[in-house]
Amino acid sequence: MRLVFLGPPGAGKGTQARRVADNLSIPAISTGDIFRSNVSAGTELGVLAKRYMDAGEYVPDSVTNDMVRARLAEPDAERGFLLDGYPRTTAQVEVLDAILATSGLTVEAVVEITADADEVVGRLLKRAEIEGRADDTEDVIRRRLEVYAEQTEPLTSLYGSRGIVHRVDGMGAVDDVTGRILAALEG
Ligand code: B4P
Repeated sequence: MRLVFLGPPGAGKGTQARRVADNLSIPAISTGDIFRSNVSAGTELGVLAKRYMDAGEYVPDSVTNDMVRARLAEPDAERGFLLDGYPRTTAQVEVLDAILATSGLTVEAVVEITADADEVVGRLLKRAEIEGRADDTEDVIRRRLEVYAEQTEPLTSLYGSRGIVHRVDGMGAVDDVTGRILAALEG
């Protein structure tokens, strides 16, 4: 199965991606996690990505696309994958389509996780207390929500026109949301 998870910051993409990918026995590939491990390791990519992430902006497409192309070429992605947080721009959609087309493949399903703005801000501020992520301050969270609305929300109608989007309510308990996603995918 080749899946994409969309949703505003704090909707639960990363949380749900790990659970759903385990359930389907496919790798969960999070561009945010890959950037963060590069930041921790102090790589050239990490130094560049940190500038954008700390401001709540997207890392440039050229960098992100090359990183995903390399990750999807790894053997564990052959049986399928769950992309968490990629694509996030229409240009990234085009690149992902082109990467898959070289093997005659397409994205099979897109899960859009929705949540109220107040709820996501609350969740991310709570995470800030626990993990201390530099992009989980109130100002940066508000900017991330704006960037999502401007650059990523249009992807729901783009994928919607292909008839592959499942819109899932991300409010409530984590287990309940996982159940909703799996039910939507089975349906
Ligand atoms: P991400 O790492 O994808 O960060 P995110 O959007 O905040 O989502 P995340 O998965 O971490 O959080 P979740 O909603 O699961 O991206 C970070 C940055 O990386 C971006 O801003 C950008 O700069 C860069 N980036 C990543 N991908 C890119 C791309 N393709 N192009 C360009 N730049 C890119 O969870 C949030 C919190 O809510 C957690 O603490 C969780 O425990 C909690 N939570 C989840 N579900 C809950 C529930 N049901 N109830 C209560 N709490 C819940």
